[in-house]
Amino acid sequence: MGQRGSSQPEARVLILGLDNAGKSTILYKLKHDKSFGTVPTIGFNVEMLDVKKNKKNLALTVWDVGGQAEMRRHWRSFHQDTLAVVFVVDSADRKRMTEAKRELENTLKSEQLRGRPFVVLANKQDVDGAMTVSEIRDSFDLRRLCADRDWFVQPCSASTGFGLQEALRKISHMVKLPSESAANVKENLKDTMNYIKAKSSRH
Ligand code: G3D
Ligand code: MG
Repeated sequence: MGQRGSSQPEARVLILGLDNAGKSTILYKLKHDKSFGTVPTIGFNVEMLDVKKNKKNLALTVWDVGGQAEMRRHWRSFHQDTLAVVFVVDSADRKRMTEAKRELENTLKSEQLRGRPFVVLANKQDVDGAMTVSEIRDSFDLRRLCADRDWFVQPCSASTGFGLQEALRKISHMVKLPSESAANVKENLKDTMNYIKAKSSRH
């Protein structure tokens, strides 16, 4: 979390998922509305995406961390200060669903990510035989695993761009900024004060 130039707030979003799921293609499609040839990500890519939240500008700093097995143990170091997690799945790669589920479960166990919104992007929907949203939701057992947070599964294709803007809009909506929490605390405090005042005036 930080401030960019003016008073525009920023929120960190982490894109995770197995290698070849389409994470980097999604990030560049969202940033430039173009498909670039991607190479396997060594380390990470980061881009700033400007979105609207409650009619105000918000900058999402989106981190795409390499998904290859040796990079996955570093995912944890990116958890701190992350306000939403996007988990990308290659919906057409049924053979790797168990592996994807294992990584998804590990991510959901993170203390630092507790309660953070969790979005599964069911990518590569343009490929014949791709798993549907409900198949992915059920095979990952998301209703149970995400019972303590906001979540949704978004069908998309990074190749065509289908579903990506919709996902971004929903993510911006779900992210809870620390300033909003501060506002909530203030509201709660006001309510408590009013309650105490009302009670004491009755005596
Ligand atoms: P990663 O960053 O998760 O490792 P990449 O994945 O973004 O590098 O994408 C891996 C491969 O999947 C790329 O193909 C990319 O073009 C392809 N891909 C990404 N999204 C889609 C999609 O929605 N539909 C289809 N059909 N392909 C997609 P290459 O051939 O360059 O390895
Ligand atoms: Mg990549």
